[in-house]
Order: sequence, then structure tokens, then C-alpha cells
Amino acid sequence: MSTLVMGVLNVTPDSFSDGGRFTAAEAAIARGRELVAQGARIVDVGGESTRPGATPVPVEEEQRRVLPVIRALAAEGIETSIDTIHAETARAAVAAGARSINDVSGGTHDPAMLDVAARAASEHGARFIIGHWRGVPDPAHQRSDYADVVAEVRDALAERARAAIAAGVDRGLIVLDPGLGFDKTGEQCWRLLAHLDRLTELGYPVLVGASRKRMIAEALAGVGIEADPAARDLATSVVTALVAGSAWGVRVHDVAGSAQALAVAEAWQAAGAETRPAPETRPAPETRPAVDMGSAQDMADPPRTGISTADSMSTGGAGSEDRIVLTGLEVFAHHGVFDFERQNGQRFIIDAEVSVDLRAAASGDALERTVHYGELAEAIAAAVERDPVDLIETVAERVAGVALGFAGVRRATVTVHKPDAPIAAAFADVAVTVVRP
Ligand code: PMM
Repeated sequence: MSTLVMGVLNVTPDSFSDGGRFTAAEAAIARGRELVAQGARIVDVGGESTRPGATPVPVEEEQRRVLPVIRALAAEGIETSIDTIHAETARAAVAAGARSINDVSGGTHDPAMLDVAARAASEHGARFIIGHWRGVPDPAHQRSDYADVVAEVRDALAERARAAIAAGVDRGLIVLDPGLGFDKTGEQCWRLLAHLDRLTELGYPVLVGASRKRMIAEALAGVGIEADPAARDLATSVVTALVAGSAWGVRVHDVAGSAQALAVAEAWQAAGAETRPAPETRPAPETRPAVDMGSAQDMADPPRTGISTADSMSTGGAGSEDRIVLTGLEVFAHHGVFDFERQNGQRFIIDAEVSVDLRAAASGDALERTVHYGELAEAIAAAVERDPVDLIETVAERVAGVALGFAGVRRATVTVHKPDAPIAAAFADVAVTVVRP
């Protein structure tokens, strides 16, 4: 999985003091562009600090700060998220063009948030980023009493994800965030990071927000380095390198530093992956009806459509490992380099193969010990539908990230077919395949 960078854009009156040459909004918009130029995929726009001890901002003022910035960046095709705990601000921000609601309270602060997130998901394909918190941040960390911080944060996030789904948020649009620094000591934050796999096992993408936080200062203080927030960027970038490939994204102030960290980590990981056997290429499916289960006969003759669980098929990528194979998943979406492709949309056909140990599920006949293929299909379809991009390579990478987010998945082989691609000559199919990690 390629980890993305989310750049922090705090729009508060004192964030952009330049002696009055620009308004706060103009300066924030310019900063948003700069973050993207440095490598941010998403610009996270916030108008109220959620740091412990910060003064609350009325929602009218919060919206006055963030909406013009989101509107202007969205008009330039820059993807934004809204960092807010207020449902009304989230609703207005999505209407202004924000593609994610980043709620550090995970929908617990404002009772209307889950409904707003559900509507934003169904009407705009907006993600819902669920942060872990135990209440309005408390500078004294009096609520940081965990017997097992990893298990408790994991369980609480899983519960919030279920609540969001019950309210109508599409499962494939949920992102979880451990809420580093929110009612957690530095040591607890490091524990959460060191056990990030326990969170990714839940099957959702995970966002990490360690940037400039006290946990970084504490680690540096351990070797005698006093670092005020702006001096914590190098150490933050090291965290980015350490979570690369596990986290879906990192929320950081210094985008350039994290982009470099990711480039290094990904070069490292890619070089390691090169020693694995290369996948065979598979012929393109000819017909692709709705998803169904592969039969025993299909196992002998690998299925062209459907979902199957097998340890004997040799369709490439996974060697002799157990795997679940989903083929011919048809999704209508708006990817492509041409304007008409963006406007009209077209069919994309997805084949996904996930390597997962199936023995425990089989011996206990236990669904919870395997990948629920219905949920996998749903999550993949949601990922393909949202956020139009130019390339099917990007779509394939995104789908692989979703598949790798499912508990127990060790490898994902994803093929994205574009059978109606605008190619002048007659052709049967065009497709790309990625194998991750
Ligand atoms: N931290 C802050 C604000 N928003 N959003 C997410 N998803 N995760 C975080 O960890 C997070 C956040 C507070 O940090 P800041 O004041 O440095 O922005």
C-alpha cells in the first residue's frame, strides 16, 4: 500500500500573520497549493484547534474561516478534508467541496455527525475519518487510564465504525485514526504506533497523526533534545517512514519531509518485494456476470467470474498460499484522462485475489476468521466509485490498499480492466495488474 500524505492547514487568524498583505483565507489557499506541490494528496482544513486547552470557536466563525478555503482549493481540483467535530461545519464543508470529514471525536462530540457523515458518503462519496477520543481534550490527561491502550483504542474504534455503518456510512469510506495525543500519554501513543497492525487488522484504512505532538518531544527529550513543535518535523518524518506501507495516510505539517520519508521507505520496500516470484499474467475475462461463488468444477478450471476460496489454484501472485479470489466485479466510475470519460463514466471490471490463511476458518467453520467476500466486494466497489483519477494504475493501487486493509490479508493481486477504454482500434480488453506488497 502506498501511504498518502495529508497536509495540515490550520486556518486561524494568527496562523498566517504576514503583516496584512493577504487575508487569512488568501494566505491559507496559497499554503494549500504549496502543500500539494510538496506532495500532499489531501489538504486537511481546520478552523478550530482541538489541542488540549484550546479555546472553542463558535461554528459560525469556524465556517467563516474554512469554507472559502475549501471552496477555492476544490475549484482547483485539490482534494480537501474538513477537520471538525461539528456536524454543521462538516455538512457545509462537504457542500463546499471537501471530500472527507475528519472528526477527531469519531462522531461522539456532536450527535448529528453520523447522519451528516452518512449523507456526505452517499451523496458525495465523502470519507469519514473516525478519530479515537474520550472527550474534549484534557491538558492534564486525566482520562489516559488504559489497562491495555491498544486493545481499548482498537475496540472503541471498531465500535465507532459499526455505529457509522449503522447510521448509513458506506464501509468502504471509513478511515480510522488512533487519535495520538488525545487523552493518551506519549508512552501510550508509541505503544499504539508500534502495534499499528492491531488497528489495520480491523480492515479499515488507518490514518496516523503524530506530527509535532508531545509524544515526539518526549522521545527527543529522552536523548536530551529539547524540541519545540516546529523543531519536531524531522522526527515526525521518521515516524512517517516507519508507518509507510502500514498506514493509509499520515497527517503532517511538514509535507515535504514526509514525502521524502515515503519515497525512501517505498524504494526500500519495493527492493525487498523484488525477490518474490513475479505474477503470471492472466487472460482477460470474456464475460463478467454478477459475482458468485466458484464451484468445485471452477477450481479445476480457474473461474472467469465469481468469488472462490482456494489453495490449489495457480492464478499467480500468491504462489501456493491460500487465497480468496473475486473476479468480474463490475463498477461504474468516472476515471480517465479525457473530459468525456470524467463526465460520462464507464465500466471498470475488477479481479482481486487476497492471500489469507484459510485453515482456521475452515476448521472452525467460522466466518469471522476469514475475509467476508461480500464486504470485500462492497469495499472494493466503493473504492473504485469514488474520487475520479486519470489512470487505472491508480485505481488498482487503491483497490490493493483496500484489500490489504482486511484482517489477515498478506498480499493482494488486483487487476483493473477497462473494456470500454477510448482506443480507436478494435480491442477486447485493456487492464493493469498490481501485486502488493
Ligand atoms: N490531531 C489534531 C487535529 N486533527 N486529525 C486526525 N485525523 N488525527 C489527528 O491526530 C489529529 C487531527 C491535533 O493536532 P494539530 O493541532 O497539530 O493539528
